Amino acid sequence: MRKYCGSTLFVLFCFACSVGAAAPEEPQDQRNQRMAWWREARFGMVIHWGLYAVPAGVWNGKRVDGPGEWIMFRGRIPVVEYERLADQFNPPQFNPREWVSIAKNAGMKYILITAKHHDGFCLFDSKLTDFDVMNTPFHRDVLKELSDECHREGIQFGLYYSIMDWHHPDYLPRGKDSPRPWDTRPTEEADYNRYIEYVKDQLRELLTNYGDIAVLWFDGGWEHSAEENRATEIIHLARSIQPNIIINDRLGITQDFNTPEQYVPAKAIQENDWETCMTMNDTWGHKSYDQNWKSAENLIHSLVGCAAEGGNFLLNVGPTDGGIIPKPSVERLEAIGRWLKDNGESIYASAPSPFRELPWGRCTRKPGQLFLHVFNWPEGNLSVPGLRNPVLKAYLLTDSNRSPLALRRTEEEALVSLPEAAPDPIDTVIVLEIEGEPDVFLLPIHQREEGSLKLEAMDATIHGPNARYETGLDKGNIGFWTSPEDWVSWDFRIDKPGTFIAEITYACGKGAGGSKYEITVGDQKLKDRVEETDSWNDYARKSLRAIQLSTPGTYTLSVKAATIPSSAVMNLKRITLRPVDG
Ligand code: H79
Repeated sequence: MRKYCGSTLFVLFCFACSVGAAAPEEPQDQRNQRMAWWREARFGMVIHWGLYAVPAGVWNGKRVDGPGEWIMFRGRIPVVEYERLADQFNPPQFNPREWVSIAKNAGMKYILITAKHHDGFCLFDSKLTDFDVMNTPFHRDVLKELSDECHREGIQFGLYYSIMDWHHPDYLPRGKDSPRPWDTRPTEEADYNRYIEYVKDQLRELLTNYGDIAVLWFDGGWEHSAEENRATEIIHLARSIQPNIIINDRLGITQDFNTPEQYVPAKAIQENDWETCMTMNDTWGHKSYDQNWKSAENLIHSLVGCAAEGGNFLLNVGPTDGGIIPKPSVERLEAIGRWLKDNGESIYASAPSPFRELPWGRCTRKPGQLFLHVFNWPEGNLSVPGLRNPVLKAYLLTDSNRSPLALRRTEEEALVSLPEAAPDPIDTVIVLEIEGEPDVFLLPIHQREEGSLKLEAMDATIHGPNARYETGLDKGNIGFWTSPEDWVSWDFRIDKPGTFIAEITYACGKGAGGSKYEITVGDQKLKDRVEETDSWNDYARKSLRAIQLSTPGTYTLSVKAATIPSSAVMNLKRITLRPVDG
């Protein structure tokens, strides 16, 4: 059994890597057909609703830190006490028509709901437990009503299901030396295999009684190995009942899509489909006092960011114990919906950006079209760097007359002449009609306006057997740097020569410090020793000596390790070259 290791390692286990067996053998075209609606959808809703909506972040008059749906854990609430919340679950304003219409107006194409979260409470009529919605004063099968409404309205319906279950007597671990030492229910009689049977029986109920289930979104599988969770067996069962179902990766084995949580990957996860899940404030389950709302602009940029990297965006709502989606959530969803109504063509069924990075925003595409999402409106011309294709026409997506914007091009860029003010300050979309498949050359990294150079992990050329680029929450670094044959380099261009201070940003876990490394540019060398930071995700910035880059031109900077006394050299995030004045 995997031991609980605190949040840092937890993140590593749960999100950074999905290990184990690959997705089942399936002909590629069948998989493409099965995934087609999901890839086109780009935008969905997840609903976190359960008993935790009743305390809404407050227990015995005190605010409990952490996400609202974790209150049982963070508040160390005994099972018998938490169970009593069921007597208070009676949402007078529950109205699935309202929820579905909110999602639809936001431009969302699918809805998932927590059939069971970590607290073990079932929002559906389960014959296998009394800890379900039928044993509350409400006594209505929420899943039935919501799934019926979704199916009526042409919205794909899916389920969130937590393997971790703080309530079920057979779920382990608990007690001493577990993540829940305060849960002192005896464990002698508990049987994890019997718990997995319960999971399977519940999935049989869920996948049989609610019509088409489009998505199965597992969570909380990280306290056990995929073997202990009998992941292959569970997945086989699900697919045998619902052959078209789309399943995520959180049973610990790679499936149809990966699930970055609370961030948009800077660089596409190319090996698999993926979906970023995100909250609008800092909680999934409703918290009465969490007012830390992201702006509609920020959320639209995340949606576009996902589409531009080829992923979906799953945005959360946490209805109150009355059954209401909080007003700030509705307002944001309305704003996203308005934007999508005008610009949806650039999002739904779009393909990812052919560019590495665009200084002004993002790009999505369709055959013959590039959609330039301008977040930061430049003065005069918009530069589309590195585009080789002939450009036939440019116009604003919202302009029904498609009046052409003036175009110019050089060998290195296409230039679109822009109106003075951004028609949509959040994201104005410009359509570029191009000839042929997008053909883009990546320009060498060059100096920013103030003369500095940022050599980011994501732009590095990685050499050697082990080192690789890692994406993830708090990540975006070169990791697994475990061999002296691993090294990295960047090519860049200097237009404004001079003296530069080199700065390195890295993390290095406890006990792994001490590697000696060398930065080389031309015939100049900087030598240094890696110092530990608090963890492999805790980045520190360190200034090194100055280097001279005295003539304009192209340079290569490389980083090599001379000694690796422990497991790995460092998690390298970036090297900055900062010009020294005068
Ligand atoms: O359902 C939502 C979350 O409840 C669930 N996944 C999303 C979709 C989730 N479970 N765990 N996590 C997300 C990340 C957990 C972080 C943890 Fe913690 C850090 C667990 C313990 C320390 C956050 C802080 C939760 C409790 C304290």
